[in-house]
Amino acid sequence: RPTYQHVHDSGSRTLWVVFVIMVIASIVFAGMSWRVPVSKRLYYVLTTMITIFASISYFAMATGHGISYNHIKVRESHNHVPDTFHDVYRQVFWARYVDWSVTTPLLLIDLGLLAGLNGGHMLMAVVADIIMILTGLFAAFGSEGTPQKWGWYTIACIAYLVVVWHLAINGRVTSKAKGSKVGKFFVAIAGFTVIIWTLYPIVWGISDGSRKMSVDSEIIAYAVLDILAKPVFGAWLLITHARLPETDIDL
Ligand code: RET
Repeated sequence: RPTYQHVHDSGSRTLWVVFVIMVIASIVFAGMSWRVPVSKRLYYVLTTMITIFASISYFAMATGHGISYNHIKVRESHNHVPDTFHDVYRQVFWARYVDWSVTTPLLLIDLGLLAGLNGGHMLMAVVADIIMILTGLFAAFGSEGTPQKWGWYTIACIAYLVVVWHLAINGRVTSKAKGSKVGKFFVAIAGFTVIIWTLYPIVWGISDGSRKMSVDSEIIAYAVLDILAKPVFGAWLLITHARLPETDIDL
């Protein structure tokens, strides 16, 4: 009678593929950093750390670690008897939250440095981001499908709006002050980031949240987003930034 939702072959293969992509990206980004003087390596170091952390988390998930079954009760919708519930046990990949709690702050620091955000605003964006990931973790594991689950989800979404606000409002203003080239690039790469990041809570809502998406589809959806948010974002940032006039500045 209970339903078990877990990974099959296609999900497992996808996890290994993304692991390999993250390792290759880490090697390429580290290699690129050796071509610039030590004083100009900050973006390279940050971006390489992001893909290294992702490699570790994907390795864990591909080998079956960082995963645990979570039980929720789902209300039977086509049942006329009131208050009957169906038990759903689903694999929740908590390794993702470990990864995100480190890598999303690093991604924001990448963007904040590019925009020239001041220390206070940078810290607020990073703290809001950590709150988003940790309350998202509570939403994933808390409360057997009770309303608190969506309460935590709501708090995470509010924290996410704070992050977006710092990028869209403060980041745009300060990046423009660094010159029109930096301003234009920031708007493009921060816009890309906001579009990709906004898809995470949507995937979460259909998969971990309401459990309407299979575990394999969830893995594939996050795989596409993770590749865009880390290796593609990183390559775009490093290649473009190297050509910007502000590359003369030591960081
Ligand atoms: C959760 C669920 C709770 C609501 C919100 C979420 C947002 C997650 C985001 C994740 C971004 C991850 C990235 C990973 C890099 O590879 C925790 C899914 C708002 C924005 C960029």
